[in-house]
Amino acid sequence: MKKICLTVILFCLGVNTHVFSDDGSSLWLCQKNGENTNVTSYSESATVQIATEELQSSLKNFKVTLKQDFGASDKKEGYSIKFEKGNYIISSPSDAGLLYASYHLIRMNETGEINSDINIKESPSYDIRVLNHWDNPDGTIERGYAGESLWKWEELPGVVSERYQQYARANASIGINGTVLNNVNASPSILTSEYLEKVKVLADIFRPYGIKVYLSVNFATPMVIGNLKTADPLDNDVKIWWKKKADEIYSIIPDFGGFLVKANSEGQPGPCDYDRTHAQGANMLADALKPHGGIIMWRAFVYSPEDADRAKQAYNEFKPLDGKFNDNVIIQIKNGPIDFQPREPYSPLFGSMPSSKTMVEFQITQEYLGFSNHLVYLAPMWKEFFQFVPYNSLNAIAGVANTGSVENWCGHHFAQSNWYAFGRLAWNPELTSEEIAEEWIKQTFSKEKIFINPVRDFMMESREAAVNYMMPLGLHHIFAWGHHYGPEPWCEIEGARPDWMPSYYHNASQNGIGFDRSSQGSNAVSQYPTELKSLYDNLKTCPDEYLLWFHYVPWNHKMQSGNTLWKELCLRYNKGIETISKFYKVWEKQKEFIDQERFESVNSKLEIQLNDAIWWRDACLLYFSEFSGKPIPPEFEKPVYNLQKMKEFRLDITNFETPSTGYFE
Ligand code: BDP
Repeated sequence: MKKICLTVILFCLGVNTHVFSDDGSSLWLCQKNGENTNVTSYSESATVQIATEELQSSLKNFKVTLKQDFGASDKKEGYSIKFEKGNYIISSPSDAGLLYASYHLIRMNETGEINSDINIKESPSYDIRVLNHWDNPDGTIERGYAGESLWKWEELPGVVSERYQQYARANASIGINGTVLNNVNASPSILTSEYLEKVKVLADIFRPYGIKVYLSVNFATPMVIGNLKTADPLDNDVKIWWKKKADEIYSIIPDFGGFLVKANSEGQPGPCDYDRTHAQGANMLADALKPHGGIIMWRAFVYSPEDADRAKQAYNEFKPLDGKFNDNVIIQIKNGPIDFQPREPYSPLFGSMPSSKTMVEFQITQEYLGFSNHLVYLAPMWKEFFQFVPYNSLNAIAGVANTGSVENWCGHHFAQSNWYAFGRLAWNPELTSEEIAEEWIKQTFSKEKIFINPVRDFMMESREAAVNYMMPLGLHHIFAWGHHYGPEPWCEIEGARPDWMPSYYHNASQNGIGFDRSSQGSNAVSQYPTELKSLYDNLKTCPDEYLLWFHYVPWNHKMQSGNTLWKELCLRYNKGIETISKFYKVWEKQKEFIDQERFESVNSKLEIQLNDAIWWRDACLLYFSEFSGKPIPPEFEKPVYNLQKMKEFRLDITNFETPSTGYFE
C-alpha cells in the first residue's frame, strides 16, 4: 500500500492543498486513526482477534466489549450494538457476527453517525452472500477488467500473497460470506487433488473472516480427471465418483461451501447430454454434498440458438422443473432474462418456481457497462430489480466479482463502489443506493459535503446515463463482435449464431425498430404476472424504458413525451452524453478535496467515458437513421464522423483505444 501523505508538510509550509498520493489499494478501509481503544472479549478465537485489532486500529478512545449472546439475534451472523456506561457492548451468537458488528461500529465512526444513543440490531437478509469469480487457472479472468486473477495458482500452496487476507478483510467489512473461486466455465482441473491443496490455503485464510469457499465445477469432470466413460448423473459409477470427490474435499476443507454449476449452457457439458433434466443433474451433485452440509448453486442461464426468443428460454426450461430440486439446491438466476444488459426487465423465472430455492446473480464486473473505463454505479440497477422481485422471496445472492490484481483492485476507483454496494445490499436490500454511495464516498474519498453531494448525485445518475448513451428505450445487445464494449449495431458475421448478432435484437428496418415480445410476437410477455403482462403487452402502456424490449415500434410512433420514437431516441443518446459531460466538469472542481493520484485517474477515465458515449451515439444514430429515413434533428450535436468511418473502426480491446471524436481538441 502506498500512501505518502505530504499534506502535513505542505500545511506546515502554509500550502493548503491535498497533494498526496493514494493508489486506492486500501479501498474503503483506509482509516488508521486508532488510539487508546480498549477491547474486552470473551474469546481468543482468530475471528475475535481480528475484530479486536480492527477496533483498536480504527477507533480513538473507545471502550468496547465483545460478548457471545445467543439472544442477540435469531440469525447466527446477526448482532446488536449498545452503548452502556461508557462502553460499547457488541453481542452476537457467533464470532462472525462480532466481526461484522465491529466493522459496523467502525463504519459509523467514519461516517459520523456514532452517538451514545446507539442501539442497533442487525441481521443479514440472506445466509449466503457470495462473490462469483470468473477466474481461470491460467490467471486470466473471463470478463475481468482489473488485471489478472487474485489467485496465484502457480505459486500456491507454497507462496501466499498478502492480498488474500486483504481480500477477505474487505469482504468481511461489507458482510460477504462466501466466494466461488473459479470461472463458471470451469476447468475440470480445479477438482484435482493438486488444486484442492491450493484451495485449502485460501479457505484457511478466509475462514477467520467468516468466508466460505465454493468452487465452480464442470459437469464432465468424472470423465476428464476420473477416466469414466460417462458423466450421466444416473450412472452409478458417476454417483460414486462425485461422492468420493466430496469426501476428499471435505477432508481437506471441512467447511467447504459447495458447487456452482453452469450446465448445458454455451457449450458446457451437463445432464441434458444424457437426456436427463437439470434437476437430475443438480440432485446427483446435491446428494454427494448433502452429508457434509454443502449446497449446489445451479445456474438457470441457458439458451439455445434453435429456439425463437432467447429471453424466454430459461423460464421454459426451468419452470416445469419446479419442486423437483433437492433442498440443498438453489437455482441461480441472472437478474434479467438475457444477459446483464444495461437495462433488462427482471427475469420472469423469479416468482415462477415457488417450490424451489432461488437466488439472484448480479454482475458487479461491468461486462456490458464500459468495463473498468466507465463510472457506472450499479446499486440503482440492483434496487430496480428488487422493486419487482421481493428480496425476501430469494434464498441467497451472488455477484460476479470485479476484482483483479491491479493496485486499486477494480480498475476504476469508482468500480470499488460496486463491490461495496453489492456487499451492503446483500446484507440489507432495504438500504437505499444514496445511503450506500454516501457511506462509501465518506470512507473512500472525503467527508466534505461539498465533495460528497455532487459525487453522490452523479453516481446516482450514472447508470441511467449509461443506458441512455448505449441502449436507451429498451434496446439491448447491440455490441460489437468480439467484445461487449462498444457499439456495432450493423454487425453481421456469416455463419455466426443469429442470437449473437445485434440485428436479432434491434430488428431495425424502414418500418421501425425493436423486438416484438408482445402477444403478437414471441409472447415472452406472457411469462410475467398478469398485471405486468398487460402493462408491457400494450404499446400504449409499456414503460419507455422497456419499449423496444417488448415491442417492434414504428419510427413515427408518438412517445409518452409527445416526441416521435426517432426524435426520442436522438434525445436519449444526447442526454446520456450531457450527463457525463456535466460530471466531467464537476469532477474538475473536486481536485482540491482528494489526492492527485486518484483525481487524475478518475479524470482520465471520464475522458474515455465521454468519448465512448459520443462513439455510441454517433454509431447508433447514424446507423438507425438509414432505416428511419430521417436525419438527426438540428437541435442535437452533429456526429463527428460519418457512418462509413464508424464502420471501419476496429477497437483494440487490449488497450481500450477508442476513436478520437475530437471532442477534447
Ligand atoms: C455472459 C458472458 C460469458 C459468461 C456467460 C455466463 O459473456 O463470458 O460465460 O455470460 O454467465 O455474460 O455463463
